[in-house]
Amino acid sequence: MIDLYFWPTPNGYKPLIFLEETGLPYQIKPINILRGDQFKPDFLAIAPNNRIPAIVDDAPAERNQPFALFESGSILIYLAEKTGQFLSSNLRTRHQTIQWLMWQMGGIGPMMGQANHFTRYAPEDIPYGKKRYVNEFKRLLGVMEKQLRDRDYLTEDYSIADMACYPWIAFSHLINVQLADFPKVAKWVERIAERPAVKRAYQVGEPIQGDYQMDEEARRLLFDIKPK
Ligand SMILES: N[C@@H](CCC(=O)N[C@@H](CS)C(=O)NCC(=O)O)C(=O)O
Repeated sequence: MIDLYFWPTPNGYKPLIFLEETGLPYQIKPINILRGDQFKPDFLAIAPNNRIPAIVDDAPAERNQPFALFESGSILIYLAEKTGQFLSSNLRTRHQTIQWLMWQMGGIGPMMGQANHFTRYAPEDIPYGKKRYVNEFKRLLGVMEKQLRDRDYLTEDYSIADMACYPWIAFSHLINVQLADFPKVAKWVERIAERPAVKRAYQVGEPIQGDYQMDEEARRLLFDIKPK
C-alpha cells in the first residue's frame, strides 16, 4: 500500500494520476497546506521540505522497512521503477523520459508556479514579475510545441514525463495563457484529459479541498514565511 500525502494542487496530482493509471493500491493522507499541515512534525519527518506530495511505501521491494519519499519527480521515478510502467527499460527512451521530467521539475513547475503567484496571489501588482514568469512559461510551451510536432507524447509513449506536465499545463488559462497559440500542446492536453485514470484522479482529488480557499490564513502560511 502506498500512502500518498496529498493536497489537490498540480504537484499533488502527478503521483495521484500515476496511482490511478497503474491501479497500485493507495490511500490518501490529506495535508491541508492552507491550514499548515505541512509544518506538522509527523509530516516533516517524511517530507522535511514542508511541501506535498510525499509517499510512504509500506511494502518496498527490498527490506521490510516502510520507505518514504518527497519531491514529485523522484516519487514518479520510484513508482515507475516499482511497477515497471510508464518509464521505458530502453536506455535511450528511459533517459529521454527522465530528461523531460527534469525539464518539467526545473522549468514548467517553478515558472508557472511563480507566474501563478504574481498573477493571482501577490499582495501587490508587480508587472515585471508577472511578465517575467508568464513569458518564461510561454517560452517553455514553445519548446514543447516543437517536441510534439511529430509525436503524441513527450517521448515515445505516454510516460511519467507527460503525467508531470499535465496538471500544470492543463490550467494555463488561470494565468491567462491561451493554448490556442500552441495547437500541438492543446491537442496533447485534450488527449491526456480523455484518459479514464486522469479523470478519476481529479474526481478523487477535488473533493479533498472541501470549502478551504486561499484566504487570509492560507496566504499568511504560504507566502509570509520568515526564514529561520
Ligand atoms: N518540487 C516540489 C514542489 C512541491 C510544492 O511546491 N508543493 C506545494 C503545493 S503544489 C506545497 O506543498 N506548498 C506548501 C507550502 O508552500 O508551504 C515537488 O515537485 O514535489
